[in-house]
Amino acid sequence: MSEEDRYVFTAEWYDPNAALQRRYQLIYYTKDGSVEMYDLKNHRVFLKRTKYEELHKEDLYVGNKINVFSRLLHLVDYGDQYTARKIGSKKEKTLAMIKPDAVMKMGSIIEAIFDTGFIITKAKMVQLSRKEAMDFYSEHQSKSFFTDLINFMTSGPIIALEVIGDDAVSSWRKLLGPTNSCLARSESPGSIRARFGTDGTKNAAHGSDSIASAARELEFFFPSSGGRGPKNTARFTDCTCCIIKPHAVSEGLTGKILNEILSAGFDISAMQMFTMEKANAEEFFEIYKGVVADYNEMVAELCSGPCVALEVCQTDAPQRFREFCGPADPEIARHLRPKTLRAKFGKTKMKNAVHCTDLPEDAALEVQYFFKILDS
Ligand code: 3AN
Repeated sequence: MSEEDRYVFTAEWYDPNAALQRRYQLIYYTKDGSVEMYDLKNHRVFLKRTKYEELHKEDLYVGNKINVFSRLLHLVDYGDQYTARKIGSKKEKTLAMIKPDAVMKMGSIIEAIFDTGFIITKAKMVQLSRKEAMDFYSEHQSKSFFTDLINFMTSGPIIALEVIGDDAVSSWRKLLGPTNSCLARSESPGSIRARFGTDGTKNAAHGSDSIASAARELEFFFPSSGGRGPKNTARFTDCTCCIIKPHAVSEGLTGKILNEILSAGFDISAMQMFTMEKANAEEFFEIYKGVVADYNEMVAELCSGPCVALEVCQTDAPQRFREFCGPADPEIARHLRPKTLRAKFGKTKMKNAVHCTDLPEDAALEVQYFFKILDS
């Protein structure tokens, strides 16, 4: 087989039993979608070349976490020049931020991000304090519009997103359009600011202006070590928990699902992307252990890739939202309740688009599991 047919990565996996970070060489063969793994420390084959259809070429880039046979692997480096050149050269990260005026449009904006070919690897709804907003925009301190900008950016929640794609910094700014939304409507009518913004300050979204700013701004919202970054917006009252499942996230359904939830009149008061370890998924679904026959499959789906956790608010939120999600089996949902989320976006009983809290008394606990425990 020629070199062209394989991509090589260094991957890390945290082995909870041994409490060790293990390093592997992971090889992906494009021809047949098979993977092979070598244990780098012990110099031996860890996984014989095996077909693994759930792994897609698009998910293979440094920085991403992929699930291979229930192991969450972190791709930390390219394993050879060919892979680095072919996959690494144009991939960039940037900060995309949905501003207070467009948080209600989050579904459509996230859809536009996905449709442009970007991947969202981190997401968090936060409420900036004045100090945080002033730090973030410190370069504009001396500008006449600074006070207006800070007032606006602290007027409500915002959503920070880490977006990865080819030339992400400039491509995302192109998709954003000119700073002033009025100008955007004449110069770039299809752009985000033209579609969702109001004027020069209320302009729907932000994008880093260089690779260096992107690194700084991503660190501000998603600190890599130590600090916690701005706080999430969960309220923990009159709420229920919704998880957009990993299969739906990777199929690019996040934006559509958010749109449906908001159009139905529910308030999304917190949102964050998580990549669950198996132990966390087991703990979260603990109450179903021994009760539901498919417990192991439920756990496997939840930790198969990034999921998006939501705090959904409304009166009688747990019961109403559960009805809105529909029967757990999408086939049954399509027959009995065709307008429900699972009827529209579910595939199978396990890949049924969303999890929602079953019992009202568990709602706050489930929300806390994500927004208090995992987000710490
Ligand atoms: P961009 O976000 O397009 O890079 P910057 O960095 O010049 O624009 O400005 C940051 C933010 O400050 C803008 N997104 C906008 O909300 C606000 N802003 C910029 N210029 C003005 C202006 N002339 N009047 C009011 N607000 C402004």
